[in-house]
Amino acid sequence: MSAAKKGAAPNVYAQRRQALVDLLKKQPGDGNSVAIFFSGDEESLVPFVPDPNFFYFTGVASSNAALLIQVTPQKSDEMLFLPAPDPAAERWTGKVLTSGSLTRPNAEPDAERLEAMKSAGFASVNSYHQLEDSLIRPLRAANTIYLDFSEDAFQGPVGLTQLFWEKVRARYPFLQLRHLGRLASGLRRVKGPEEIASMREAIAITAKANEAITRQLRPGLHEFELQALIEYVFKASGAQGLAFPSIVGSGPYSCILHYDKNRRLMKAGEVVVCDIGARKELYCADVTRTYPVSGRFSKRQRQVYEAVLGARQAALEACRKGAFVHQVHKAASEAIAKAGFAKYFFHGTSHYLGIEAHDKGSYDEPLLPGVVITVEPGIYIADENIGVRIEDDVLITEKGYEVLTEDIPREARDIERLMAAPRKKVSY
Ligand SMILES: [Mn+2]
Repeated sequence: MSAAKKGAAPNVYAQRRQALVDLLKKQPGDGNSVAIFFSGDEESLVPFVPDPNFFYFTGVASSNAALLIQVTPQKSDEMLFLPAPDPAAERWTGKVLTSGSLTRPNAEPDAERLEAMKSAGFASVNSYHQLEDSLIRPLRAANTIYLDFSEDAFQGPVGLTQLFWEKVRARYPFLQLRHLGRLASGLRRVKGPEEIASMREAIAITAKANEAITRQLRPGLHEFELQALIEYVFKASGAQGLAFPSIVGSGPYSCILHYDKNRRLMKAGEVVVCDIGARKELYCADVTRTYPVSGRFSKRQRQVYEAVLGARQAALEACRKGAFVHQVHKAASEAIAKAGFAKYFFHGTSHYLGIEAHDKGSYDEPLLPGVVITVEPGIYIADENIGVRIEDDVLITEKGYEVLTEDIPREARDIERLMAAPRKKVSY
């Protein structure tokens, strides 16, 4: 909805586009290609989230926008397409970044267009509905078109890019189609300092929510009450929203990996898995802690808990540049097996984290400095209603790794100590 600038300065996005241009130039072919990203349509009454790749390369969060990159062996050109000004729509949505009014070819851009050029850092801005006209010349010159299809294009609804490709293919039957998303996620895998900074902010907010949990959790509270507290803290701390639906699973639901109904009354003696994440400048935190509802782990819960912590430590030791995510997983799995819980750990240990909670990127590539992964081993013993997952966000560095979520308490004794502090019942 809002087109306000977020996060990094325009030159950071320009550098990202340059990296993409360099990559496009290296692809097989005669070097004449066109790449297009769409920001997406805005649905009524649903908060708009721009396409992650479009946002990554432009910093623009508007709907109905597109990025065109044209590459020839000699040079490259880029153009940002934004919605034309629509004063009637702005009464509903507020002011958005627009292309300015329609101008004749070569006419001077008006004030609105100048503003868009300046704030987005583009020398060339055009109206979104002129996209197809603007493409005629680049497409005639190109042999290859790079488009970004969603991963589940086959099952999901027919997307904007698919419709666009149908149209283009009918007019330019000799154009070769190539996968732009894969190139983009390759670049997105390694995070820049401004991205890490946004993730640290998302994590700091998520830390506050975990602190609130240790203060308020008690038997007799519903999962949704804890969820409300968590999401209240997110909002009150300036989060843009949730990185993903909050998972607050107690008792039997502590063993359900993606439980998000959160309707159950929590009872003394149970554990509750809180897998939560705030979103800041579109970047995600993804943190899981498992708490004893009444403030102390039982002996058995503690035994399971320590095994998960041991697996976490083993996994961290495998986190270094050049290593592979499957090695991190192997380290965690082996530690859990050694502790005697092999059959109770049945999910992956890590995924990439970034603009998306499950950030795109190939898992066949080695870890590099700047890559952020989660480390989230778990043990789920459904027969005993004991599920324990501990999830941290880990930045791979030149020398090893940094646990970005280090400050969110995870040792059993620390959690018990925090929860032993006098707790007040809060009424809303
Ligand atoms: Mn996760």
